[in-house]
Amino acid sequence: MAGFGQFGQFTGRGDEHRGADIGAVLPGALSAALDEPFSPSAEQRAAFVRDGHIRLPRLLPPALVAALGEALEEQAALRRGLPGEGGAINRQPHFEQIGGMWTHGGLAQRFSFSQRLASAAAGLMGVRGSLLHHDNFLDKAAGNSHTPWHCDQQYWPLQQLGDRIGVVTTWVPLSDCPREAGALMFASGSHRWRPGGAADTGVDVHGLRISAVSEREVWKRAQAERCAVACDSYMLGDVSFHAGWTLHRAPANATGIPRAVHTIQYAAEDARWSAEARAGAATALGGEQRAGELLRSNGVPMVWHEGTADARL
Ligand SMILES: O=C(O)CCC(=O)C(=O)O
Repeated sequence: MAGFGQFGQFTGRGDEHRGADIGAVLPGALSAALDEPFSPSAEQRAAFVRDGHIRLPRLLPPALVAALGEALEEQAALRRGLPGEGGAINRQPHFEQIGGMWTHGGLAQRFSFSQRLASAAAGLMGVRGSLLHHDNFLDKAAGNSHTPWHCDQQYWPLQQLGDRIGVVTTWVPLSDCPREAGALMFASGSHRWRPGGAADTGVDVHGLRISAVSEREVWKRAQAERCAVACDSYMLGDVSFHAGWTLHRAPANATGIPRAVHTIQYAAEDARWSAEARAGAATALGGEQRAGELLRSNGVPMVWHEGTADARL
């Protein structure tokens, strides 16, 4: 077992549970909507590159997200009861994270292989193909605390692609998500913060693991940078995308209703393993990971490639 989920481990490819028929088949129209490619406008891409995040209202039909959400809840419930899932389930005061959803098949896999989401991610990154690095189900129960400020890319063994955004997290709330339920918020432009300058607080905020320290230090830096903090509410069907180095957090869930979210982490088609990748760690990502090599294995499927009818490996 090995994992690169930012908050914990996820299991191998899950072949042992692959037979489980989790959730119903999507009705045809919803199935088609899940795979209808989306090409961000020039304005949307420019905003994403500038701010490091963007929320696309109603990118998916609400009925589709509701159906997928039900299937994910079922899969989560099933996995909570399975022996051997301990490494894939990470319980924190801010949420419970279940990694590797797609590896268990069913509608979770359909969700994470969505051509619509993967094409949107590729368009925002400005590349022709998106690789599915991993996915997570995040359950912020009623009363769970805030998710501290942090960024994602520090957790992934991927090289930086010059000054390009090469890694994107897609955040899909599975019900309406007002701010007070724990809607994701972003420090705009924080993916471009560099050391030095008047706003530098002397702490590498992008290297801080999610914790009380990251919560305090990122906020200090955000104030010094006088950066705008985006904290929108989400309607069912809204989807946000944030860059790997964008600092983000979520408020506590102050409602009486659980806030479930599906997240999908994509890498650009030309992403390469960094020196932190471990040769021999073939289980989780389905192939050897050698520093400097392109990500190419069944464990990191190319879910979208422009001009290819079905890029799935
Ligand atoms: O949903 C949350 O509370 C945080 C999610 C997050 O940090 C992420 O998806 O990168």
